[in-house]
Amino acid sequence: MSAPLKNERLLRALRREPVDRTPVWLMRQAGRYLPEYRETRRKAGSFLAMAKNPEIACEITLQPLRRFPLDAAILFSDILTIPDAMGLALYFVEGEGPKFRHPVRDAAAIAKLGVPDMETELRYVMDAVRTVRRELDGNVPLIGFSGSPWTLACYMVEGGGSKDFGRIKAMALNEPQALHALLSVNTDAVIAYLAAQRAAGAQALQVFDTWGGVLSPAMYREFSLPYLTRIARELERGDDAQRTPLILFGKGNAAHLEALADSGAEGVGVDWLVGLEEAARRTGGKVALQGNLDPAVVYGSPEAIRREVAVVLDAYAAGNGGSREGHVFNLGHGMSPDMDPEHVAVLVDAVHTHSAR
Ligand code: 1CP
Repeated sequence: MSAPLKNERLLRALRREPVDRTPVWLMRQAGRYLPEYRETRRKAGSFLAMAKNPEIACEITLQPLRRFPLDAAILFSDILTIPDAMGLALYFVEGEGPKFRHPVRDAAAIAKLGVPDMETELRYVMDAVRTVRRELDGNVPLIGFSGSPWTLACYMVEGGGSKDFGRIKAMALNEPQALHALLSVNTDAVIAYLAAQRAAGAQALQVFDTWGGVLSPAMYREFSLPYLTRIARELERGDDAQRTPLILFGKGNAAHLEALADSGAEGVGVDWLVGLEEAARRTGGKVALQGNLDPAVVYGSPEAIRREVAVVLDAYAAGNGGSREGHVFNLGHGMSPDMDPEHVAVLVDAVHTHSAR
């Protein structure tokens, strides 16, 4: 039993149906740029303590929605929950980002990995989804998410963030069968994870392929695209008007827009290095497009933000036969901790004002 949805802009846009205004949400909208987030984190102690507590995860998910009239909530969690539950043991070093105590570096370690149980090992994520759905009370839809098989593999093999992805690329070159085995188990886990979030109440789903763009086009077609396509084809998400839409976001995915439009996903998220006019033309109405304001525009003046938002909205329409249908406004990547919440308010207002039909 849950409340009927009061704001359907996101779901309608992902079905490429008409909307009164272009929907907007922002990657990493819940996070360190908000003083209330920093206050919650100070009390909770650590990122993981917050993410593993459904009440706190719910509170942080809702924080940006109290300030801005965003058209969707995204669950406060992380992509690294899956490898953590696989036994790699996630931890954070202040100022250095996520790390794993047990990275997987060879075929023997990969062979031991299995798909975690979603309602035991990842129960805290599903409980957070259920809690947020209850507290949202139908005001806006909730987006659930996962990392892509390739992006998860990057952290699992490197043992944390990386500048050159030397270890995983060496594995791709020297032991491609081992890497395919890792990508395969990751894909099974991502499908089970997204299905469980949907069952718990997520109304749209996004896959973050943050590091797909570090691959050459040929390597992307071997190590990322087939697994994204398998998720889009195999993830059960209902029929027609009731279908739970899937968005494939990728940083640096501009070379692959046609293939992503044919993947079976409902939406494709793009960064700011490709114009939305070109992206809309090349995807030809097969999918909705999400993006793609350069996040650094948030550092600009209110006037500059309004101008650049209009450029993105109008570029999409220009490539989509003059229509704004099928566009979800977002940044081309996530918010940064030093961004000004006042500027975010201007951005959200600019999207709604400029796109009003
Ligand atoms: O307070 C803190 O220090 C924690 C910082 C933080 C936050 C706020 C991390 C650690 N994760 C998150 C939340 C998060 N991560 C969300 C929440 C929902 C939202 O508001 O968008 C989401 C969707 C993610 C997804 C995520 N985690 C991605 C994919 C998206 C992206 O930004 O590219 C990646 C690559 C991660 C790994 C990760 N977790 C945290 C950090 C700082 C990082 C990036 C590390 C790196 O750059 O390699």
